[in-house]
Amino acid sequence: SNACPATLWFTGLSGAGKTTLVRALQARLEGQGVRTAVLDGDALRSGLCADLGFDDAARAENVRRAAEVARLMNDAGLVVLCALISPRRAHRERARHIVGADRFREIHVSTPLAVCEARDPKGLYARARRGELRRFTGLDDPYDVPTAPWWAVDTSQVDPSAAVDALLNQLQGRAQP
Ligand code: GGZ
Repeated sequence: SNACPATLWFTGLSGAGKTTLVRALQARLEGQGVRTAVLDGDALRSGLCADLGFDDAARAENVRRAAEVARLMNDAGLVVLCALISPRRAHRERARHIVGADRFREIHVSTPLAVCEARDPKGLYARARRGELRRFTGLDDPYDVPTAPWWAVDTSQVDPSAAVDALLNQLQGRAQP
């Protein structure tokens, strides 16, 4: 139903639910026989991007590498699910250009900062509030809200399975461009 392999680019704050959504979507797509690959920022940072920190140039390079890998994987026929904070609009637009605008789908995981901070699954917000982590996105580093995402979901309003249902509908339904 989806011959052209797309890159679904999930952007949002730490703790917004990007990884959870991507994993659930991957399971559903693989169940339909769609071959997928996941590129998760947190995981990339332990390997391909282990040399990168969190200043603006490092985040730009992190996003660039993920986009280049996504492009190669799309060329190999895989649907790619990217989960990176990718906080700067300019970096995301560069990713769109690298992947190809026809393949790139920007998905904003728009869970509010207060909810992400209350979840704080890794205690990073608490560490940032204590001043132990600098340049934490949403606290002392910017997040440019997507102005015209292909799709958006707030995981404090919609549970993961309902979100994945809606996303698959958007991906494979009549809304498919
Ligand atoms: C934001 C940070 C930071 C700072 C460490 N700011 O939610 P997580 O923990 O598991 O995933 C986040 C990850 C951010 O990696 P990305 O590659 O997605 O970021 S970006 O696209 O901006 O390059 C978070 C953790 O690393 N983390 N320090 N200062 N998130």
